[in-house]
Amino acid sequence: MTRCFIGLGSNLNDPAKQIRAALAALSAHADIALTHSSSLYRNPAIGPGEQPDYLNAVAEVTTALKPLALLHALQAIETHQGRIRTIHWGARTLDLDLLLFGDETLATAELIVPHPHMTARNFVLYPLFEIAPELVLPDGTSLRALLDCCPDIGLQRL
Ligand code: 5RU
Ligand code: CA
Ligand code: CA
Repeated sequence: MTRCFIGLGSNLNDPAKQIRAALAALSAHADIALTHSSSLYRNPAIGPGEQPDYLNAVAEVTTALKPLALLHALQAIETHQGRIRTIHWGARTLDLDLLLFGDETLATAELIVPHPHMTARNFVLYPLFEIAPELVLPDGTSLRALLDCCPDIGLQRL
């Protein structure tokens, strides 16, 4: 079994409902066990253009799936919840990011783990710290050290 962390985000069509439904879908998956989930955090959209605020959260799961099979399971949940891929980095009903897969590092055309931008996103680091304060990334960086460099500006824990 591998301990993995999933980033959840939504800014369309009742984001709290979307995040709750995604957590239920992770839990219901035959090959995935949901072990912890963070609070929801409301925060302004980062990136290009004007978008509604996001709700973000992080979940810990354990799975016997391989990384790509887990990614495909996440994509199936996104699609089931009405994710439509139009504008890159546009508003979405649900985004599930595979943040960490045990202590594995991999970089293929389809999947990069750890998620390459997680270390700079406060809406990932703070919910992650809430459920795994002792976490150390595969490169030896402690989550605590990343938080100390990443202000919680704009993050509202619900
Ligand atoms: C550029 C900077 C593009 C940061 C992206 C989310 C980024 C977001 C999210 C919030 C995106 C990728 N803003 N912007 N939460 N995703 N607050 O989950 F994250 S698009
Ligand atoms: Ca399950
Ligand atoms: Ca994503």
